[in-house]
Amino acid sequence: MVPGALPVGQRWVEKPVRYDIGPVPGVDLSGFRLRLFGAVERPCELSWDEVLALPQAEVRADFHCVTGWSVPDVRWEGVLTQEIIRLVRPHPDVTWVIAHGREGYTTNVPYAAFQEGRSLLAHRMNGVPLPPEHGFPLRLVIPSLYAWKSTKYLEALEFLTGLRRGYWETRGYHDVGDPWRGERYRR
Ligand SMILES: Nc1nc2c(c(=O)[nH]1)N[C@H]1C(S)=C(S)[C@@H](COP(=O)(O)O)O[C@H]1N2
Ligand SMILES: [Mo]
Repeated sequence: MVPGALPVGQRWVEKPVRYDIGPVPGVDLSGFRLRLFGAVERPCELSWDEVLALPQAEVRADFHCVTGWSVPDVRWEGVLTQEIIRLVRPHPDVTWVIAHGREGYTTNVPYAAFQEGRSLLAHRMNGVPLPPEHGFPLRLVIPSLYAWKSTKYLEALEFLTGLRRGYWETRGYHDVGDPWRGERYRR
């Protein structure tokens, strides 16, 4: 990616615009579970405390929405996807990850983008706990792809050895979604 540059068709805005496909059920942290399953050696379920006990990192990244807005320099804090990979050991033939949101949202993320060094499961945004509208308590953040790949209200990651499409991809959005290539829709 080119830091600080603006992909074609984008304009800078100050704050992310909230996008949700529907109402989101509430959650309390004592009942929170993150399910990691599919084509992995060690499927598991993490409680909130177990998520926080994993090594933590900070990533600053521009956030590009397919509808044309981009927010510069968002500061995310949480667990790098690299740590998740170390934990569950995906099978060598994994090619996609489906990220499941609490309200039923899904998106398919190419494994190549999922495992990038700046991809993370964020629980803080710009120095505060993730606000409810931006995915409390946990969201996936894939800085190299359009924002619809960054599933909010994250409750499961499913590792796949073949393509299965998520909510927007089923409706014609691109499987990869690289803003630097303008990958908005499938042709
Ligand atoms: N769970 C969930 N995650 C989601 C969505 C959603 O509807 N549900 N919308 C996606 C879309 S289309 C965008 S552009 C971004 C918007 O992030 P924001 O609401 O934090 O601005 O979240 C993505 N993640
Ligand atoms: Mo979006």
